[in-house]
Amino acid sequence: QALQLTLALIKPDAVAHPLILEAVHQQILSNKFLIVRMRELLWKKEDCQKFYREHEGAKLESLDSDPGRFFYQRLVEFMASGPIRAYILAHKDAIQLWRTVMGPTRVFRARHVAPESIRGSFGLTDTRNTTHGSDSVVSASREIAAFFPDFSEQHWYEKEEPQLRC
Ligand code: DAT
Ligand code: MG
Repeated sequence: QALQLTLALIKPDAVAHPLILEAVHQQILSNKFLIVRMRELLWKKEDCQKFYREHEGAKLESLDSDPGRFFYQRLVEFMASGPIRAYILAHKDAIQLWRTVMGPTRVFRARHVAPESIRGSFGLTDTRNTTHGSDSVVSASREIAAFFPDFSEQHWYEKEEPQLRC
């Protein structure tokens, strides 16, 4: 079975705290993800806006109500507020497994239904929820390209993936 790729981000709330950053990194290792690429960066506000606009598509753009705009603005400000760490992770079930390891989006829910998940352990608010993970194969490809423009998925599947599979 071929390995699947996902984009994982550690958000500014977690990168700012060395013990939390390390704990999240350890979750990646202990769940047997392969780290294909990793980088730390400060995200420009415009890139952040573009990323979430494309990624959430109509969902965020159609939120014309104040609460919707407020949450999108807040998300963008937050994601550009400090360094983030981006990973390309590989695993047989990378997308779903990473989302399970992260736990639910909303911190209250995460605390209650998945207290041992990353968000259940470290999430601060619904916006400052420690990590991001792609939600489908299509968004994983787009998100990987956004953060790792030099990475060729096609080349990786042809040359590297066959040697990593077991
Ligand atoms: P996820 O990150 O679990 O895929 P999402 O794609 O629905 O969740 O939303 C993207 C991010 O937007 C999420 O990680 C944090 C923020 N967010 C989502 N819902 C929110 C809410 N109700 N209030 C504040 N921030 C929210
Ligand atoms: Mg999402």
